[in-house]
Parts: sequence; structure tokens; C-alpha cells
Amino acid sequence: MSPQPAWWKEGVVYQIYPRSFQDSNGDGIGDIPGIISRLDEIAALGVRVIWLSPVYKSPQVDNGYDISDYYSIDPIFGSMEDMDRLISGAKKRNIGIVMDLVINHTSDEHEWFQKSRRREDPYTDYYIWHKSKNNWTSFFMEDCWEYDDLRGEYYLHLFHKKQPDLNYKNPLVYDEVKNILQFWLDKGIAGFRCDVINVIWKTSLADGKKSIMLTGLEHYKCQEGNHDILQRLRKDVLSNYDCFTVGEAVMINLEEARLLSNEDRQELDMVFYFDHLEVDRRFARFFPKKFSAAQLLQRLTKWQQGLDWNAIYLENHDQTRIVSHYGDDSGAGEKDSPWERSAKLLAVLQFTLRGTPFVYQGQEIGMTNFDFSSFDQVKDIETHNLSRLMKKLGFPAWLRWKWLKLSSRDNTRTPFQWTAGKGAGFNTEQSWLGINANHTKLNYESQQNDADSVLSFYKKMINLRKSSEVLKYGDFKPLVATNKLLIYSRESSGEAYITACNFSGKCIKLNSEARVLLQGTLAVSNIGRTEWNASQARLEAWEAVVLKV
Ligand code: TEU
Ligand code: CA
Repeated sequence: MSPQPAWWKEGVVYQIYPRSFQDSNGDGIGDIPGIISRLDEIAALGVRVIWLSPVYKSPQVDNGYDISDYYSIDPIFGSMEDMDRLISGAKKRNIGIVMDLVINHTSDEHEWFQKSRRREDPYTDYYIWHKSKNNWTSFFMEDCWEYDDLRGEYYLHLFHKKQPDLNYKNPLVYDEVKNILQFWLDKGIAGFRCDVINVIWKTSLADGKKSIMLTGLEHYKCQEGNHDILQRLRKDVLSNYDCFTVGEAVMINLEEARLLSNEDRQELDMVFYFDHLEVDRRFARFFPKKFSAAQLLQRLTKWQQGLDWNAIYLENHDQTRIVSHYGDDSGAGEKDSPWERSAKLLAVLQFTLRGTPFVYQGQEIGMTNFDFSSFDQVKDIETHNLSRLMKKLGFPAWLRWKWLKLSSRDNTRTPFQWTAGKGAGFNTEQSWLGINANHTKLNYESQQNDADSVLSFYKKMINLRKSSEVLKYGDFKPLVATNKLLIYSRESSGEAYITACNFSGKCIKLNSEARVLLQGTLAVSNIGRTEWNASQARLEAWEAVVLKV
């Protein structure tokens, strides 16, 4: 059944990580005036929405995902006036702003928590307090109970101890969240990205079945109470506004995603799952294994055909750079290098799948994983906790560093590379996180006026999708897959596009089945082909083609 058309299904979303986008006052940390100064560049990419990672008041222990006041902007990012200017400046460019809604937990410096630990009503039961601990483990690989002297009890934190979980069994907490949604929607924002939104309801605090990853998950993942909260927020608030929601849903399978996001459920409009980015990973994204294009196509097919609508992302502030992950970043910044070809191939994949595309800042110029040489350059708490755990498990230092480099969230948090100059045009002084030295060759300025650059290619793909009903709403069909090659089609009302991607640095011969399928007019080539003739029997290294059939 073809999906109900909607503006947020047709537009592209651009994710900004404010700390690392543009610094405007020289303190080495990106900020809202910096984002406002780059609105024309963002608009030039052709995006319809900006998703802003958290800018609320926060002690920044988890870079803003630990909020101490939902109604004010953290001074490092600017003021509420700056925020209003951003919303109106974006609106002038027909771009909506989506806020990050972090309501599974708050910061322990939030007034609610300070009053709750003092048993000051009505905040006494705003959090999950208990006389004793259970055996649950946290997402940041530690025990998830912290004892509070003042309260004389333990409180639950599925993430850092300065991120206590809210108690959704308390109806007052639900009302607080309703008010937060209303406050920001009344400011004219376009929707919410909902942080770890499928773990907010803890049905019981009983011990969990021992597991390597997240003991206790069965007691709080996708619980009935969770679905009830989401349905009520939709009915009570969200349905009164022309907005959309996308929920980050950890550790979910297809059935759980359907219950969270299919249209008849009236909960979320889309979910972020992680499956498609873990083809070459074990235990979430932390330990590497061999990549297979066939595996990737199998997983993409499951979600493409399994959900009413998908959220299509390859990068975000918790992942690594996709060109370094599924591509080949050698020759970064150089023309026709494996870096340029694979960065463009991944854009072909993203914009020819069915769903709303989410582009993460820097992905559009092909930014690569960081080039840190030692662990002390890493800032992310999750990476530090993982290192401590690996040390405890006896992993040698060289192996710890090898694997941490591959999975660290800091890989996508290095400052945006605007220019080849000092500070990469991000700032003038010392930036909060190291700038990749390859910015001298890989930067926005050198790609802006180059018709063949990765940036120009992203613009082309975004335009192609915008102009094609098939690429927006057409059915997805897998066709061919080998370890290195995948081919699929998008079809609707007799029109079709076929996409073929060679995920290897060598040219590959097309077998007879593939040759028969790859008939059509060339719509896109990432290596500058001008035509495609049926006798074409091979794909070059890191080559991708889209044919109109
Ligand atoms: O992420 C949830 C989450 O599961 C990530 O912590 C995690 O990185 C995981 O490794 C994903 O593979 C959300 C936010 O996106 C993240 O930045 C926050 O740290 C976290 O919640 C807590 O708010
Ligand atoms: Ca700043």
C-alpha cells in the first residue's frame, strides 16, 4: 500500500551537533549564532528541516543529553532570543527546526531532581528511587544505581550517574512532558527527535536475565506503558500541530518498530533503528567483523518492506563517519580517489532508499573519522567507559585503542571543516575537540564551487529525489546481492529506477543476471559516466549507477 504523502516524508533533514558546527565567539565551542551565520549554506543543500541536537541548559556531562532546564538555552550556545532568531531565520528559508526531546532522564542538576532527593513534594517520586539495587547494567557499561546520601536511597540511571531516569508511573511527570512539548511547538518548531524513547517505562525493577549487553532490558524496552505514553502525547499535544516525530529506539526488532511507528498505531512517525549500520559489527557497534553487501541488502530489505515509512540515516552524533565505515577514506580530499567515489556511492544508496533521509553535518562533504593518535584526545564518556571495561577484561592497550578508534562517537563530533585554514573556519582559537588535519584538503570551501565535488553530488541526489515520485514513494525491491555488489529497484505506477553499488576497491564483473537487469537510461553515475550501454559488463572500483527503466 503506497504511503500517505506528507511534507516531512518528501523533505530531507539535516542534523546539527551544535558544539561542532560553527563557533561565533571564539570559545572553541559551536553555538546558535554560528548556526544562524550558516543558514544559507544549509539552505543551499536543499534540506527542508534542521534537527538540532540539544541546546538546552545542561552541565554538558553528555554534551547536552543531560538537561537541567528544558525551557532555557545553555549560555555556551546562546540565548532564547538567539533560538527565536534561528527558528525565524530558518522559516524564511522554508526550513523547519526539530528539537531533540530528551525525556528518559534529566540532569541530576535539574531542579526536579534536587527537590526529589530532598523529598520535596510534588517532586518526591519524579525519579526511580529504591532501597536496594538490582543487577541491571547501564548503556555506558557500568552499574546503573547511584546511592544518594540525602535521600538515603538509590536512584536508577540507564546512562551516566548524572542522568537520573524519570518515573513515568508518576502522572505529574507526564504532565511536565506535555508542557515541554507545547512550549516548543508554540514557538513554531516542526517536530521532535525523541531520545531513547523506547526505554522510558520500567514495568518492574526485578533482576534481569544476565546478558553481555544491557542486563534488565526485558523490564524496560518497548513496554506497554511506553506505548500508552506515546499514544497519549500524540493525542493530547502533537496532533494539534503540523509537526512530526522521529524516535531513537535502541535494541529494537521489526515488530517492535512497527508498534512504535506504523501509521495505525498513532505513536511516532518514524524510528531510528541501528541494524543497517551493524552489518560489520558485533555487540552493537563495538567489535568489528567482515562487511558483506549481501548482508546489508538483506537488512535494508527487511526494514524497507517491513515498515510503513522509514528514517534513512548513515551517520549521527553516536555513530562513526560512513565513508570511513562502509566506504574507503584513503585519498581524503582528493579527486577521483576511493574516498570521493565511496562517499558519492553512499549518497546514491541513501537517496534511493524509501524513507525520509537524515544527513548529518559534514557527511555532505565526506568528512572522515578522526585522526587522533592517542586516547587523551578522546572526550566522549561512552568511549572512556568502554576503555575502562576493556582494560578490566584484560584487553591489551594496542587492541583497546584499535577498537575504540573504530567505534568512538567522537569520530562524528570533530568540528565541521569549512575551510583549509587554521581552525578550519570553525573557530579561531583552540576547539573543544581536535580538528581533523585533513581539513587542508577536505573542506566545504574547496567543494562549494566544484561541480564534481562530494557536496555538489549530494545536492544533485537531493534534487533528483525531490523531483521523483518513484524515489520518494515507490516500492523497494531487492534484485541482486553478492559480498561486494548490491542491486535494488524502486517502482511505482509503471516507472522504476534501478540502483547498483560496488562496495569494493576493485572493478567487478557483472554476471548475466545483473547484466539483464541493468538495462535503462543513466540517471546518476558517481564516476562521471555520461551514458550506460546494455553491453556494460562490469562496475569500476566503488562505482554506483542509477538507471531509469
Ligand atoms: O543515544 C542512545 C544510545 O543508545 C547511545 O547511547 C549509544 O551511543 C549507543 O551506543 C548507540 O549505538 C542517545 C543519544 O543519541 C546519545 O547521544 C546519548 O548519549 C544517550 O541517548 C543518552 O541521552
Ligand atoms: Ca562559541
